[in-house]
Amino acid sequence: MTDLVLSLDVTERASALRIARACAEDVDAIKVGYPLVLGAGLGIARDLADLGIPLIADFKVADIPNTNTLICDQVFAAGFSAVIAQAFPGPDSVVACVESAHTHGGECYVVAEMSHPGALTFFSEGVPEAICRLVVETGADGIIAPATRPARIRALRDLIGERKILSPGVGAQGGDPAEVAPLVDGMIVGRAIYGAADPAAAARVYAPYRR
Ligand code: 3DU
Repeated sequence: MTDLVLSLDVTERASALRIARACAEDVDAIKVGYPLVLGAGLGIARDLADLGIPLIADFKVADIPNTNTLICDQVFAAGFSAVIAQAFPGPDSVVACVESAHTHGGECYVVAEMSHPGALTFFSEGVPEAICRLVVETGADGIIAPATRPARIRALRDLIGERKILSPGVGAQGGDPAEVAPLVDGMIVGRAIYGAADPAAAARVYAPYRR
């Protein structure tokens, strides 16, 4: 029903490679963000990409267009196949990320609504809906939507057409994979897998939901 995206939020290279190798058969992509890149260096991306698993850069890129281009060009040169951007800097900033992604044969996802409780302070009152319209206008490949609020995923799905939804919040944040998997294109799971004594076994828990 959905891809399983491992959010590899460990901070040491050795742990990252051990977990990624152990889970390689049981996940469809790996999401890497600041914790791992700041802890292990950007070179970790090439090490992980060499395992043959698509890599998503969760840097929530949010700057002026020129800086976004510089950041995204580095992301794709490092071996990532997708980047996650924030929408709030505006359409030109998102376009910069989309153009860099597509120039490199990659994808750009935009955060439409976050999964934690405090997200509702600013991701409310039509803002996620406006972000979805921006995603369509800018040609971005999809959105990030909260597994902790399946009703919101359904509402946002109606606004983005064929574009994809990647959804964090399953597992440690309480999202239910049985409810979320049919709604999304990728289910993002971090602590429930990398924090388990046996990460591969923990990843296989999600096997019934994978397409
Ligand atoms: O809660 P987990 O340990 O399964 O990790 C979720 C990951 O997804 C983590 O890297 C977090 O930074 C990211 N994320 C969200 O949790 C919620 C969002 O709205 C966007 C990204």
